[in-house]
Amino acid sequence: MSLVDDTIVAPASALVTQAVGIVRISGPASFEIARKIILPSKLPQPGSFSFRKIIDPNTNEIIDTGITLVFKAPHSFTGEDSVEIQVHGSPMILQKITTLIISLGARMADPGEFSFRAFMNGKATIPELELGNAITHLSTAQNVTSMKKAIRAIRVELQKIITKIEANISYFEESTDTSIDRDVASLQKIITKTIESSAPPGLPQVVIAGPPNAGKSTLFNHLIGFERTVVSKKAGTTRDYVKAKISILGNNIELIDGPGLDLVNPDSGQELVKELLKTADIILWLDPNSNLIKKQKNMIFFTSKCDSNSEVSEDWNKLSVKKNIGLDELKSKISKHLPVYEYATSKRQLDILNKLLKHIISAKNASSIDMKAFDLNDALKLISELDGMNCSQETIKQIFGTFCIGK
Ligand SMILES: Nc1nc2c(ncn2[C@@H]2O[C@H](COP(=O)(O)OP(=O)(O)OP(=O)(O)O)[C@@H](O)[C@H]2O)c(=O)[nH]1
Ligand SMILES: [Mg+2]
Repeated sequence: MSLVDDTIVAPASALVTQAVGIVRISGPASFEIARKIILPSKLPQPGSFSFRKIIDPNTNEIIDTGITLVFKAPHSFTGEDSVEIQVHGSPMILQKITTLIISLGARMADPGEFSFRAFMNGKATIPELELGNAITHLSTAQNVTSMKKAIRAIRVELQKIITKIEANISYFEESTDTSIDRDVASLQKIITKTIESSAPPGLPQVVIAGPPNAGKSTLFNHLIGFERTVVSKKAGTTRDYVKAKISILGNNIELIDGPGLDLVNPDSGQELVKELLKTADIILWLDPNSNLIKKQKNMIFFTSKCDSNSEVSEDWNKLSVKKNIGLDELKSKISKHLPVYEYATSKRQLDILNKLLKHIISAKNASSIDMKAFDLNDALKLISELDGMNCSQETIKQIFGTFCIGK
């Protein structure tokens, strides 16, 4: 990623078949390039849009028709002159327009480069841009907010404690003021709560579990919509994990099918199953005999194959994939059990918060006031990385490098 004032281009929507596709151009030559590929070649007024043909000026071939939106610096996402072209959502058309714009003098944008420019031009802070990026990857349309306020509150508390220590340092050389320990303990609570309220990166994992032959793979295949894993009358068919990213009632999840948990004849695969059950966000427990191994808060139980089973337990949900019984109930239970978070965070922010917590705990346990001051000052430095107030060029590059192309 360079600081050069050149013009960049990238598809801002995914390269998949969809209703609308967007190509984004940003930099000083944006208007000049856009004028060459639209017909009529007059750009709409900045802040407005026009319906235009998109053409290859070398051959006059019409590539598509679409909407051109113009943003004049500094009133754009990046703070630069910028143009967005909305066309039909075909990957081929998006690629063709992008290649054409590159041939007219723009450069393919690096991942996150539009956001990087927005940051460099003072249009948004790092936590705001990280929130924007994290929201794109969230499981559901959760009501998440930026961590900006939480980070500010932690910084204020930390600074208060450091000031108190500095005022007291000459009086308390060996023993410490107990009110400082109380303040540190309460800061520890604030940081722990912030971590717990932050959506972890990645999709929530929903694991289908139960004894062998319970119908797990049948349910997995049904939910993902095609035969991804082998279904068989023989127990113990699935020997490894199969994962698929799907959407359940608008919630993106990672669905996992694995070997059955065989308590009678456990084999080596069983340890893996147990490990997965420990980290799963939701466990869908299927058993045609309504037997439960160990109840967990995040478990939803279903008596599977209820169409061929006369002994269906009263307090279990009934499920038959074959006869389409209980599937709507299953989907609605998954969506109700999904964890809800207050903040959208990046992996980077979560890593820093966890390091911060370690420094605070170390300050709490330190025996001398000097050691406490040392740990708390280290924590303060970390906060500057968290809110982007004092990030090195290298860190900034790393942050935006994790964003997608076109973001
Ligand atoms: N009657 C009935 N049979 C089902 C239903 N779901 C699955 N089965 C059958 O049950 C058998 C086992 O199904 P699988 O989906 O392979 O079960 P599994 O839990 O993945 O089995 P393992 O991978 O061996 O642990 C197959 O013969 C399926 O056709 C159902 O809803 N009703
Ligand atoms: Mg299976």
